[in-house]
Amino acid sequence: MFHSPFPDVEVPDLSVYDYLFANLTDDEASRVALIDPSTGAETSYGVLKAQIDAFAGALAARGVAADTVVGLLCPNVPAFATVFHGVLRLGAAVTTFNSLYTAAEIQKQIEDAGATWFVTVSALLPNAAEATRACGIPTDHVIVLDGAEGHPNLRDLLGEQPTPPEVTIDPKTHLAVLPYSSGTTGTPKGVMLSHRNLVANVEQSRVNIDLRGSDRVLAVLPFFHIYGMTVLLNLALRQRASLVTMPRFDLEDFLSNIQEHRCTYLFIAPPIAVALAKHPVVDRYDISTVHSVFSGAAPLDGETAERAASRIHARMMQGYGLTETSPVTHAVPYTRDEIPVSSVGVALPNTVCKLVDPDSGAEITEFDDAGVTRPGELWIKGPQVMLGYLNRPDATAEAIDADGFFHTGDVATLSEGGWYTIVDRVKELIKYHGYQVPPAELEALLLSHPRVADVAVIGVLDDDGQEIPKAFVVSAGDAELTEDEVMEFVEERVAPYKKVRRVEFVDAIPKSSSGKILRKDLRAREVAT
Ligand code: AYL
Repeated sequence: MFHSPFPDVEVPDLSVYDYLFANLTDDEASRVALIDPSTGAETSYGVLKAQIDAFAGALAARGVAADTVVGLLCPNVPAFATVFHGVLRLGAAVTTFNSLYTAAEIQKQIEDAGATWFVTVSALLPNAAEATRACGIPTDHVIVLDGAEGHPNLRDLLGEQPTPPEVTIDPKTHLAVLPYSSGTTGTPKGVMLSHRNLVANVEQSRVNIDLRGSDRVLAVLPFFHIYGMTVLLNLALRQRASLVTMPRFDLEDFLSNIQEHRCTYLFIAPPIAVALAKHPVVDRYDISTVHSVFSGAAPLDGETAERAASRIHARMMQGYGLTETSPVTHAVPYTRDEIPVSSVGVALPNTVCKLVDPDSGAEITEFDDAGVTRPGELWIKGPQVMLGYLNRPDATAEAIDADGFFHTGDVATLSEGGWYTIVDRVKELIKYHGYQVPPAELEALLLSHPRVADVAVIGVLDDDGQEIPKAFVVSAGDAELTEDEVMEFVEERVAPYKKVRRVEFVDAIPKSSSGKILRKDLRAREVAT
């Protein structure tokens, strides 16, 4: 077992709302919490807190209770924070959806999560309406923040001004959010994160990540994904920093927002690091206010990171974690210059790790002459580990062992200096631009195509070293099936980031005697060709 190099921090026994907002000082209340670059509108911490209270009160008056699950399909706009924290303040839980989801994807998650209320924006209402209708959620339970005929809207709800009810939340057991993750295998499952999970992860991250109240943070990572949720909506707000919200990524908007709002701290995923390292347009903007860039959610190669860092004269650091760990378990501490940027850093306080040989199951404890361990599957124990998967005791028992260690499915090495490097993955998961693409979901979809006899989907690397989904397809009979047909079939049915981007026709899919796809064999043959 390897402990964090940091002493444990005490995790306050508070709900997320009490932790973040209960003790707001007058000085803090006057600071800017959120900036909407499309209008220039600023929301102070004091106003944000009042809006959260009002929103919670309005929902409670309409019957939303501590066991309600509220679906939230919304891009990064300041109102996201009001809704998210308003729901949590009531003791109700939020399940977040990717803004790019199709109606069918939304419907599936609403049903699985048992959401009975829904919050969205008018731009996303077509898909949301189709999904909520199919799930039997009435229109008066579908809030459209900026307004739509027949739906409650934010302005009216905030105007009602009822006092939010007193609720008792036991942070340890009370469900706060239900993001979805496929884990090591299969299709997406609801990840049950408690108030304590979220509070703990902010307290822990604060030790490694030196985000301050004076920072202006570009909130381009989506709040609906656990990375944006914890690091932006919770950590940055806890530190009383200012968030500049961007509803979608566009490189020029990204750069011009940094320039205009003098952003100092960026949280990104690796594709943005590639752009910062290579794209000519970066030179056309003054982004010299940026002092720190923090990347996570997918592997970042060291060379790209160093190029980006020296080009924009900022520190580049990596963090690592998973939806199931709220998400941060590792981060490069701002105090440790000697840690290479290809490393994901040291374990956060209160975080215990094991490295386990995936074949033998033996724990790895020794360092070689160069001061590095052999690669092993990373297991994690700490207050940020989820309660479990919703309604899936089987999957929960597979993911969290009897000693409380969560098995990540990622393979890492540890250096004597205490830092970890992610070197491989032993799970099915593909990451495209930091988003999860579960192969099982695409395989099931492709098998529903009448001319697909068998299929396997794995991640392969594109020219920039970024992972993309590739399908190996066995076509049925002698019918002509083209690569384009396969790609279009998927594209029409899933969010764009889940698209199959390469296709190869094969005679057979390699399988074990029990019928499991031998993904390793497919990967090996990719490397060989
Ligand atoms: P999920 N390097 C390599 N792989 C990574 C990294 C990284 N720095 N970060 C995440 N992953 C992969 O649930 C890894 O395979 O959560 C892991 O199992 O969408 C999977 O992504 C989890 O995907 C931060 C900043 C965590 C971001 C995150 C990302 C959470 C993504 C901590 O400080």
